[in-house]
Amino acid sequence: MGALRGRSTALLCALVGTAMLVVGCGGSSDTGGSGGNTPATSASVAGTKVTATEKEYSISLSTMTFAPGVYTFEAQNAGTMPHDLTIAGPGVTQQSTPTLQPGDTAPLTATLQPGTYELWCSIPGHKELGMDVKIQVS
Ligand SMILES: [Cu+2]
Repeated sequence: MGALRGRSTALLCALVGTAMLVVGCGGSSDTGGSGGNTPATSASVAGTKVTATEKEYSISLSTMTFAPGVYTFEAQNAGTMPHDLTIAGPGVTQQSTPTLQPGDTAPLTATLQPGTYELWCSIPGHKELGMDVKIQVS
């Protein structure tokens, strides 16, 4: 009886010792750095998603800070007239969404390189009325 109890205690000590060793090892390897804050991307959206809200007569983007890479501009027609979203710039020959009716949305995917890109609505007259925005990629 006494011998059995002694063996159990020894085994318990060994297990606790092992557990502490594992915890200590995990703790020492934790660098606690800032970490990469990678946004989750759904399968239907390529790269970074940026919302482009269009109305009469303006285009507002959800960000104005762009690093080189793949972006999907989600054009949202929040106005009362048909609009589209067109982009052109380094490595991107003019590319447009279909004409969007009020309330419609459509994606426009482009690979941006360092430089200046222009986003505008190609419905005649709309660009001149203010549906025109330039973005800087760096
Ligand atoms: Cu328009």
